Amino acid sequence: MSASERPDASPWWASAVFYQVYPRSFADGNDDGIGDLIGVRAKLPYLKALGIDALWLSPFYVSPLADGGYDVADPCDVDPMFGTLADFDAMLADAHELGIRVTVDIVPNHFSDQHRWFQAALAATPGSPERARFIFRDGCGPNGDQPPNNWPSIFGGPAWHRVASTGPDDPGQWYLHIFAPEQPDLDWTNPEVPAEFERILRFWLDRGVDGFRIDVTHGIAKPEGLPDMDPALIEQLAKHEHGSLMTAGKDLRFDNDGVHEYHRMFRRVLDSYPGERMAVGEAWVPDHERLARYVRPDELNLTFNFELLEAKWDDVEFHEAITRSMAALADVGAPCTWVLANHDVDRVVSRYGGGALGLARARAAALVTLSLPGAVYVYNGDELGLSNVGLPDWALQDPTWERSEHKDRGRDGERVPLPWSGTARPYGFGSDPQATWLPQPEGWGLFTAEAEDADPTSTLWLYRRALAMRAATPALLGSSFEWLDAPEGALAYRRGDIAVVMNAGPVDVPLPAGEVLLSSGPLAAGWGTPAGAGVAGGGSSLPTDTVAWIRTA
Ligand code: TEU
Ligand code: CA
Repeated sequence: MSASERPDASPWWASAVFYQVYPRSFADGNDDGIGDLIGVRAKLPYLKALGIDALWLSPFYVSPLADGGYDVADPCDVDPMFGTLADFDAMLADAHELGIRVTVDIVPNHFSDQHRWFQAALAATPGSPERARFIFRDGCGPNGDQPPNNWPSIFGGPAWHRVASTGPDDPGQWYLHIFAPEQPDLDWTNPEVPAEFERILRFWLDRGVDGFRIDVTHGIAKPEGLPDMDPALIEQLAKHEHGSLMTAGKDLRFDNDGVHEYHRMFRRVLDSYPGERMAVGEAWVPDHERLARYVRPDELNLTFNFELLEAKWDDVEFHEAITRSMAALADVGAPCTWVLANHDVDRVVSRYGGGALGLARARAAALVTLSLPGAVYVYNGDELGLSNVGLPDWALQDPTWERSEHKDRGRDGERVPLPWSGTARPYGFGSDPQATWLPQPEGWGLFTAEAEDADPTSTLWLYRRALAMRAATPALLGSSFEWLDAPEGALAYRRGDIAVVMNAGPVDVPLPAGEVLLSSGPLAAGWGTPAGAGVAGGGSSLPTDTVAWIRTA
């Protein structure tokens, strides 16, 4: 291990592979067609065999599910649909027993409209302390019947909702909801709000969680006076395809300087516990210098780098995404956090062209992210090579569908319950094919964990081998990184004695001399043997849409 490698003292999360569980869709433990915590617990051996270091669980808290659980009605309890606090504790204990860390989602930008605080705010009058926890304003216009400003909601329509009058002097105020109307934004300048979130963090830290993923962490501070947004930007946003919050212009709703004070509070709380507890921020911040501010030494530990998720399958785009992500965070000394997919964006296979082509590229891209310096997040089902599912209108549940007036089908296509076993629906996700909360497609029999476990060339085995090799290879866990020259259409870099070559071009490219440790697809006859390693290396060439890891001399 060279001097530039990560010192042994560096914290676990700096190079961890996190696996995102979307609880509703991961595994069903009580056969009602909805994933739950008993299901997660039952699949821990599968996750151990996969080789991940930690889990990130999307929300499983009490919620009316207006936004898949990101509308939290009680952040310190489990929704009965997902189980009980005892189920959570049992899952956490088993995970720790297996050496898997557990992180959970914190949603600080908003509560559910069913949260007791918001119910109290509705019952109280304008100017009351109950309303001051949220962002209530009088409307514009003669009767206050216009929204207080022109902000749009992320899910379509205005970001303001009017409530009923509480008396003769009150025409009815409006409250801010950057997301759905069922998700009223909290006012973090009210000290009661950070105090409540400190309590929530401590509740889960006391139970033993290893850290948090913090939702919309770039949105919790609003600009003074809530000024109007640039109408041209609003128009541009209205056209955006779902999945991207990155805009060229300044979006006044996000990345206001006030957020950093709240991140420092999160960090203080985390650091007051033993055992390297951590937080990763979800911050869709296009400006790299500004993104770096989220991971200054006294702020969040990690922040997602969404550049690769936004990049097309293209060597130049990958090169830029990687370079810019690394340059920004290097200045503050924070590791990068690579992410190709999550529950908000189309699955990788579909984004890269779908079918066999999309799958080949998705497998290749996985070998890129898993060989870059820093932490990596894997979205559940990506290790099986799943694609987005084209769902019928009647099945859609994402609020985006209704709020965009049926222009944007939303994010359900990447949230379909996972296929575990068997050849017919529901593929081991419970037993009733009609009961799964979103309908599964025909043809997933080839993509079940069971089928892929039996096929050494499967995507599941590719992930298992890559994760095992990463864990056993100090050069991949360290921070050393160097670009190598590569032919047109290709990308190459070195991590210690490991060279990584990505071919996104139309023709084969030569591989450097050495032993091929792993490749995302066939290089030559003999590929995909149970031993897992590819073929004896030097001099072979790398086909299009393939990535290889090579141990150089
Ligand atoms: O997402 C933040 C976010 O704004 C986007 O990912 C957005 O949901 C997407 O681009 C719209 O199509 C987080 C959660 O990950 C997401 O699931 C929630 O809906 C959102 O916050 C609100 O809590
Ligand atoms: Ca269930």
